[in-house]
Amino acid sequence: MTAYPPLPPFPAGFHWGTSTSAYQIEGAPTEDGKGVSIWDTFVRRPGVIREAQTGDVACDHYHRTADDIALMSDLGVNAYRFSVAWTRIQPDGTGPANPAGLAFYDRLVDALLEKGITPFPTLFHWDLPQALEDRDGWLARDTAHRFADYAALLAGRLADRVEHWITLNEPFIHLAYGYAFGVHAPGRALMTDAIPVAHHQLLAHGLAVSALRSAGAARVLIANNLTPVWPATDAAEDRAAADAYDALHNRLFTDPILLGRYPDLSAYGTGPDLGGVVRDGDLELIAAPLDGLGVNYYNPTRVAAPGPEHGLPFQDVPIDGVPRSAFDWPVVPDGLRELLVSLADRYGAALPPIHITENGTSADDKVVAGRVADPERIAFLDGHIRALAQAMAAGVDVRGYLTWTLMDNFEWAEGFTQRFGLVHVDHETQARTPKDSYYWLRDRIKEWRSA
Ligand code: IFM
Repeated sequence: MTAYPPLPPFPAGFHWGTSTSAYQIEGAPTEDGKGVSIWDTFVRRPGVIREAQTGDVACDHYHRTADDIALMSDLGVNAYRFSVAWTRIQPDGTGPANPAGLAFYDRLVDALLEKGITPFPTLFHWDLPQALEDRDGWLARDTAHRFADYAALLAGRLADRVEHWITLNEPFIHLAYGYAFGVHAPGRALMTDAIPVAHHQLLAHGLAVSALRSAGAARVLIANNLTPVWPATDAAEDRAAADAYDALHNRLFTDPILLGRYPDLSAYGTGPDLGGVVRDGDLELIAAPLDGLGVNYYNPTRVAAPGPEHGLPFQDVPIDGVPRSAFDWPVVPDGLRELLVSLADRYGAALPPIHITENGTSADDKVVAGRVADPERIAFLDGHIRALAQAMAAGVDVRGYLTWTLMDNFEWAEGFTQRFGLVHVDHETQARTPKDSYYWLRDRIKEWRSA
């Protein structure tokens, strides 16, 4: 196995952890009063998920929680980010809490704390109650208010023990894949007409910050998927395309939160009222002070000016000459350093401390004689953690690194075909086999935590 030179020690109290999400691991879609989410519905549409797979069983985590916490404890992590299935708490997205749903997360939190693992619940990781989608989902302003009610119910039960809360996961990806292109639930292909979804998710975030704080939540974050954007060439048209993509992917969900204003979206035919949905006072709510920014980083994006056939002001172009994951995503560890340093430059004093809330890679992992050799994942983690250390040395305040993901799970439209886990899961038998990367990270965390 490759020997990696030691890294500088990380600060005391730094969070080392793993991230997961409810629909991707839990299974048990109707148990204990759970309602139907948009993913329960979407996966049943013919042709949308690889091999017609569903998350009905996923990793059966709902029934194997203790085993999965034991895996984390043996890994030595001190943080775990999971998401709460809104439909376990409010089966139809409104009304009183379902006691059995609350009890599941209550037990999870207690079991984590008992092992010294800090819980980082995310309130929304894309699994909207179907009943709210039937009322127009995130195109409806009312959904933001329903989200704040749900946040209050959950925090009312857990904020006495849970310090860190994450409102939304990757609102950009939910907007783009779920509402603009229709490849994720709820499967709407509205292209730029989907933009009001951005404002309603952000309003939900702002309302939830206030609801969470009123219920006693100490620290509130949001987890944004962010990417360095590289113009294909130095030509003015390619730089304009890169600016347009940066505005949509990065700034649309970060500027309003940290700066209280939307970026220029005129390249998308949209003014600062985002299609007429921004009302007086909304931006003040959205910009409520935050305790941290969650950063999900996978790869940079290279874009060029669009051809005449493109309906958007940019087109993706490949990043050549770098390794690629099984998903065919370019692997560029230094992109993490670049991203973090550029966030600090862009937002200055407005940037709160950062947690890396996702970072990981998919590989074609197989169990051979009880072992899973995944050198690409080890190289990926090592490279990215080194890039993180460089950004910190350059002055960026980063408080944690939570890798995606604990175990191989349901990768949305790709079904079970993309394996991102530190732990291999046999989706027929549910057998869990820690991969080489799990043992590598365990040893590194041991070094770093005791340094
Ligand atoms: O699996 C997803 C996760 O749900 C959100 N961030 C990216 C991961 C890998 O695609």
